[in-house]
Amino acid sequence: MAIHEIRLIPDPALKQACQPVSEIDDGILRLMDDMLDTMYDAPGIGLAAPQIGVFKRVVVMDVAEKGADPAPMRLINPEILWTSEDLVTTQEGCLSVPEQYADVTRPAQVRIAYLDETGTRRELEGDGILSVCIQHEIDHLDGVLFTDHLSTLKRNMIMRKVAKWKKGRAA
Ligand code: GNR
Ligand code: NI
Repeated sequence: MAIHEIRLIPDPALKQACQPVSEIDDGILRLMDDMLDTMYDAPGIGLAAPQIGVFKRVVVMDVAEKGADPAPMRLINPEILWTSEDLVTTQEGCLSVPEQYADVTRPAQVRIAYLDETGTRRELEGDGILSVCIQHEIDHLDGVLFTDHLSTLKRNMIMRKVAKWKKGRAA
């Protein structure tokens, strides 16, 4: 069990595109366990490897309802296969953008392919928070944050608020 430090904006790690995983070895399994520990500790419903400074296409999520049994998901090399034409607007947050929330509009449904922890290719289709979280996490693997979907004005406002938050935390 290892909890890693989560990178916060404007850390350049969050703007970097990540490389596909070529072999699922003990290091990748350990990385996903550490990411789940870090995500649950935060707490959050998803975490992408670059948020802890690892530039690999690895995501963990748990979108189970509060009070339900934990449902950890480990997604390696996730790829979007299809998105719906209909859109949905959801209030998003991000562990790398502490305490800031904003409405983001995205496709309502998504279908993805990914490798599970045994290297088996799987497909997953969903809507609701599952769909939003998958899209948010795959964005991270391409160096994209939810704030990149906002107007420059809103993004700059959030940047300033996070800078202020960091000062408050340091003091
Ligand atoms: O914990 C998280 N909650 C959340 C809420 C709405 C939309 C997306 C998310 S993902 C976020 C965790 C995170 O930053 N993952 O990258
Ligand atoms: Ni995020």
